[in-house]
Parts: sequence; C-alpha cells; structure tokens
Amino acid sequence: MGLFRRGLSKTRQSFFGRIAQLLGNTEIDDDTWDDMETLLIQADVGFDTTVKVIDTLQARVSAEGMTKADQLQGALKEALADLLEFPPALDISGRELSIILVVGVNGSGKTTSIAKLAHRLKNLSRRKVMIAAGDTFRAAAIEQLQTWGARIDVPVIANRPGSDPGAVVYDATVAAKARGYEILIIDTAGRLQNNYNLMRELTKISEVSGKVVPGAPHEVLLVLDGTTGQNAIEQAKKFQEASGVSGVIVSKLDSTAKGGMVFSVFSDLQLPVHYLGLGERIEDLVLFTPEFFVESLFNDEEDETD
Ligand SMILES: Nc1nc2c(ncn2[C@@H]2O[C@H](COP(=O)(O)OP(=O)(O)OP(=O)(O)O)[C@@H](O)[C@H]2O)c(=O)[nH]1
Ligand SMILES: [Mg+2]
Repeated sequence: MGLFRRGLSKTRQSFFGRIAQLLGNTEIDDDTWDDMETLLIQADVGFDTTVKVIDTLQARVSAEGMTKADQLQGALKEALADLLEFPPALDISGRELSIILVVGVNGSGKTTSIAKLAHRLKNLSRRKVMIAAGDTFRAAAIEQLQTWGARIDVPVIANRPGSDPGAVVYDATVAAKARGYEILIIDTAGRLQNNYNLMRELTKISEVSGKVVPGAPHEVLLVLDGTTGQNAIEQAKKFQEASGVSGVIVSKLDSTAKGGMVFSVFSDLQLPVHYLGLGERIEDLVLFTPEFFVESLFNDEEDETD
C-alpha cells in the first residue's frame, strides 16, 4: 500500500484529492456534476468512462435521495472501483515453458518493466526466468537488457545488433527449453502502431515462439506509458488489433497526474491491468490491486507519514 500511495501521489494531489474539496457541504446541483466531469477528464479517465461514472452516480443520487455533495465521495469511490477488476493470474504455469511477449511504442517502459517483472517472478514466485533480447535495433538496447540481467541474475539471450529478432527468439526459446527454464520473457523494439512492417514483425516473433512451444506466446503484455494518458489508450487499440494483446502494464505512473487512464484500460479496452510501474527501481513494479489503487487516489490524511 505504501508504494501505491507514494507512486500515485501526483494523480492524487492534482485531481482526485480535489474532489473532496469540490464535494464540500453544499447541495448537489448542476455545478457539482460539471465540476466532477471536468476533474475526471483532467485526470485522464477518458470521456466515455467519465460519462459512465457520472450516469451511475446520478442514478444512485436519485435512487437514494442524496442531496448533499459530501455524500457523493463514497459513491464515487465505489463507482470507480466497479470499473476495475483484480487481474487474473498470468498464464505462465502448468507447462514446461511459458512465454511472455512484451510490446509497446518507443520508450513506453518495456525493457525496464521486463527487468522488474523478471525480478518479481524469480524472487517472489521462485520461477526460473530467462529473457530474450528481441529488440535488435540498437546495440544500446541489447546492452541495457544485459546490464539488467546481470543485476538481477537472470540470463539474457542476445544476438548482434541488426540481426533478425525472429532468430533471437528462436534461439532463446530453444535455449530456455534445453536448460529447463520455466518462463521466457521476450523484449521487442518499440514501434508505432501505424508502422505496418514493424507490426508484421511482432506477428512473426509470435509465430516463431509458437513453433517451438505450441500455444506460445501465452501472454502478450502491452506496456503503456502512463504519462501519455488517453493517447496511450488510442495506441493500445491499434496494438490490440495487430498483436492479440492479453494484458497491460502501465508504467511511469509515479511521474504523472494522468493516472485516471488506468480506469479506461478496463472500461474502454476491456483489458486487465496486471502491474503498475511506480518508479525506476527494480522493486517499483506492483501487482495491480483495485482496492489499493482507488484508495491511493483519495486518502490524503496519511501523506506526512510516507
Ligand atoms: N519514473 C519512472 N520511469 C520509468 C518507469 N518505467 C520506465 N521508466 C523510464 O522510462 C525510460 C524508458 O524506459 P525503457 O524501459 O527503456 O523503455 P522501452 O519501452 O524499452 O524503450 P525502447 O526500447 O526505446 O522502445 C527509462 O528512462 C526508464 O527508466 C516507471 O515506472 N517510472
Ligand atoms: Mg527497450
């Protein structure tokens, strides 16, 4: 909970925290709804999701005969929490080798999230984890992954810069099987969702892994940069069409006030959020917990103790 609260402090202080002020001891009127709508949209909850939340609240207000704005806060928390779900477990158990493919636009936080995830799976879940350096575009990308791998003691299978990512993935899959690794996480080069050739490449990488391990990749995790708010949601729709995304990691929520975008991952994209990136350290990846998330957006009293 501490990490959640600290990591989400920007979003809390900028927008959600202000809802308490807004919902002072006044009568509920048109201004209440206008102000709430503005705050939710500014927090990047997204237009459709905001409308949904306000509709739910208005229905409750008339059903329960609420008149005071300060009665609305609890109802708002519940309406927001109802949009979220506890993520299903990653589909990475019950078989010899499970493969997680990680995709996203340039700089969204893929490589860092992979290192954090590998670290979690290795240390918290006690799994044997290997990483494939499927981003062969830049030498620096391979080195970045190797540096993380050495730090967390997870082997990284790589090839020369410029080599075919499909070949790296093939080699890594074979190596993981031969050496008894249980989870292989594949890093990929950042790509824009409108670049046809690069999106095709993702399909190829998927197919290569599926040749060695039937049914692979078992998870396709899309890393969304939380600081880009609703833009990330638009990108995600394209990735969903092209690469069969199964779940989302939202990164960099510690550096943004746009944390409301997490609600629209669930309600607009209908995808589970598995993890949140809440900082640059290896430990700063938390399992998404709806209750902690919503609480961290509202409660401000304990801030001094953080
Ligand atoms: N504050 C903060 N920074 C993060 C987080 N996750 C990633 N970053 C930073 O974001 C930058 C980009 O991260 P990468 O992991 O290299 O992103 P990428 O998607 O692999 O980038 P490309 O491979 O170039 O497409 C780095 O400076 C990371 O340290 C996070 O949760 N919080
Ligand atoms: Mg990268």
